[in-house]
Amino acid sequence: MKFDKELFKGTVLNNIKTLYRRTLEEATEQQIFQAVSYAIKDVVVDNWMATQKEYEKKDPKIVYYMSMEFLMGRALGNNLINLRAYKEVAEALDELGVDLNLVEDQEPDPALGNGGLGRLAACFLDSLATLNYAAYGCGIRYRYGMFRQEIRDGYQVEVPDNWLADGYPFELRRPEYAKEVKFGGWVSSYVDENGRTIFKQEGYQSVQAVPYDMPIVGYGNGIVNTLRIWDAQPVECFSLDSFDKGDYQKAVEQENLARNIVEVLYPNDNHYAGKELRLKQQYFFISASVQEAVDKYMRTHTDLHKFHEKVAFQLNDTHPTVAVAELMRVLMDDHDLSWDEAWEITCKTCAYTNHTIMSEALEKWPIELFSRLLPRIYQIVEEINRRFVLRIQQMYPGNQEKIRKMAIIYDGQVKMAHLAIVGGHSVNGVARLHTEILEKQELRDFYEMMPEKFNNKTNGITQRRFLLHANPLLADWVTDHVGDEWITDLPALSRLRIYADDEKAQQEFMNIKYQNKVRLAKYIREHNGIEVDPRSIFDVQVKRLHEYKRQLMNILHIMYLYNELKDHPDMDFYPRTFIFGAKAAAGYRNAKLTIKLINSVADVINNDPVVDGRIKVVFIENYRVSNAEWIFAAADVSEQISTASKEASGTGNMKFMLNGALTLGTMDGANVEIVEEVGKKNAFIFGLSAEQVIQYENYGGYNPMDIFNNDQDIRRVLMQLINGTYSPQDPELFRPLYNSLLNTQDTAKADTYFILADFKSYAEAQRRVEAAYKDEKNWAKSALLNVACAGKFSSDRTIEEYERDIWHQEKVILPSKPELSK
Ligand code: OX2
Repeated sequence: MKFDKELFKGTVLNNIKTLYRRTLEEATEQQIFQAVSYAIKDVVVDNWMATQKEYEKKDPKIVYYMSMEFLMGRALGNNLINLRAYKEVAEALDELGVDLNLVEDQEPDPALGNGGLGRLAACFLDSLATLNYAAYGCGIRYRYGMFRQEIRDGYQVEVPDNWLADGYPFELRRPEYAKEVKFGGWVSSYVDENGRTIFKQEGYQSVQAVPYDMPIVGYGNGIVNTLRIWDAQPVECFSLDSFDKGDYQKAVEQENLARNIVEVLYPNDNHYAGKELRLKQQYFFISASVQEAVDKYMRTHTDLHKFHEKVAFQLNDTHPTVAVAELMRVLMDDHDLSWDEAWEITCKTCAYTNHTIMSEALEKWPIELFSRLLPRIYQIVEEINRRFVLRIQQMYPGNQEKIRKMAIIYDGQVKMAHLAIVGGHSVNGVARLHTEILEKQELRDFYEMMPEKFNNKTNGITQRRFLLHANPLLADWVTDHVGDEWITDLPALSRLRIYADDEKAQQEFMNIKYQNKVRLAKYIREHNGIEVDPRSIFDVQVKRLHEYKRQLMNILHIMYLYNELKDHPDMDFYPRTFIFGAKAAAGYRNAKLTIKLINSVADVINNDPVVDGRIKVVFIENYRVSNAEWIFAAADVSEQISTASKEASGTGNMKFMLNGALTLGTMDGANVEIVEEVGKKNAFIFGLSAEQVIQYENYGGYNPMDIFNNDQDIRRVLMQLINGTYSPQDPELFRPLYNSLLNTQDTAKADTYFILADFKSYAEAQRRVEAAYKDEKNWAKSALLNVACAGKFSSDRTIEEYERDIWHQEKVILPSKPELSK
């Protein structure tokens, strides 16, 4: 069906009328956003119903992507892109005197995730729908998502993110699918007339889980899948006139439980805090999702033994791992299957993705907490563990060491990763290097015992959001040169290679980069009050703030460059704009102090007449999906400088590459594969290898004091952390950062992320960056080749690999052409 512009305009005006009793002229920008969104939702819902009807008819296998986090970002622009209606709608609105960009800017960023892990989940949903696979994302409808970051006096301040304040137009409440979730109490058992033991949870508290559905629009294929996020409500269990004190107490408690459980996303990335409420959140959304998956299956099937033929659960890290035990519980307690039957189905249904080897991220729940909160689930985990330990003993008779290292329950703790590995049929890492480290180091014992479960799935990103929507100038240019197949087939970008040496193409390409830099410079002027030169090199590090990601090394290097400029004011120096964006977990002291350091250094350097604008340092406040799109489009240099072996994959690295930035990075995570695709000549690689880092770690670390003593540039920079150069009012302010590098009492704890070890090599790579940028044509060529070679890093490729190796779904093609697309 063709887009009917007049009809669309009429719908928008009518929506403004019926929603707000206003005319377009009287409406606020937020009201216009709502009216436009409802007009689009109208179309989306038609496609949504058609998709679900076709799914009912064809009965395809369904993937449930279980994740505590979905970092969706704004939906309006993305939906228009995937409906292939963006330009038409922009035109229609323009005729009404409305700017689509401003309308998009009214949407809150749904930020129900921390960083890479949550954004990966969002990219996967986009690809699943685009590739015609039936899928649900299952998660939590947090009242407050990732906090909004404000910078006050250089410090991060966390402000609640009330994303639902104005009502979110793209969600749909589905009370008909509500589920009860039980916590606490005890388990009683009895033997029934058939001789079976029946288990009953008693004395529990429960909450009502109510789903909200969000449409996930596939690109140009009419498919609309569902992100199902669960809200909590108190169960109605007592009458207000009850004088029973126990009932009243319980009712109040249940109400509090319901209120608290979905209140807020824990703002920790790559870090396990062990909070009771977090475990409640995990079981809450998993129990509801698993119950609904089984109910849905049973609505159209009779034989649960074939459940895994129609259902796959993908566990996004260990956070949803109680799904293993919950599925066992539902199959046995609610559907009378035996242990062995339930176990076979469970193992064939579940699969686990590991996203990190950082030990502080490993989830290990104290038995006391776990069994008190989830008594029946704990019983089941105990039995899974008992049987697994028997298997270990059979395979390695007399080897206590193996049991100590591999048991699911050990030392008073429930180890979620072990449960996920044992209770599923697949374990995957998220980049080749990461999977190798899992197999050879972190999960070595499991790999030895069950090598057939292990596989790699290198991460990817959706080009629909991160090129087509984020960078319309480049997207159009690419389409003009090689056609638009890349939108659903990213490797088609390789056709751009023939333009790499074409001077006209190079110039056009760099001109687009320049315009995107102007767009970002304007944003920086408006938000930071800093004037940056779009002709300078835009050198960008945007990602969560974490010590292993080494933002500290970046800013220390800037301090070093500043020293050089002060010593040699007339030196040859190509102007550079260093751009940072990062949120720190609210309780992560060194991370927050690093933000303060970046801002303090920025203050000094940006205002020093000797520097004369040759270095600018900018910290972009509240880094999130919406401003990320502008930042990637404008970057020349992509800083991917984690300590080798620590960044499982990284996905920002791919977004930069796709937008023509050159990677400055270590051989870590997916950087390895990026360099493999684009060639070492078109990237700047430095630092210790993963193998070297692991060697050092296994043999007691290294001594950063040696470097401190022998290198005066480094010594000078480090002394500036504690002599008040950047904090004259409080010279001790940055002492904890200094200590993290040189903690003299305990050398094993000093510089655990090898910043000093890699510093010189990093500085040298930075010199290569400068030299390369001066050679304009060669830089243009390299940048263009980065785009041309980004084909591998589409989440479409990743999803097809999950399909081939793990999920084995069939595609569903809709019979009729979708609405609003050509
Ligand atoms: C992140 C990893 O740190 C990052 O390297 C990876 O690209 C991303 O997940 C997606 O796979 N929490 N966040 C991550 O791991 C954990 C745990």
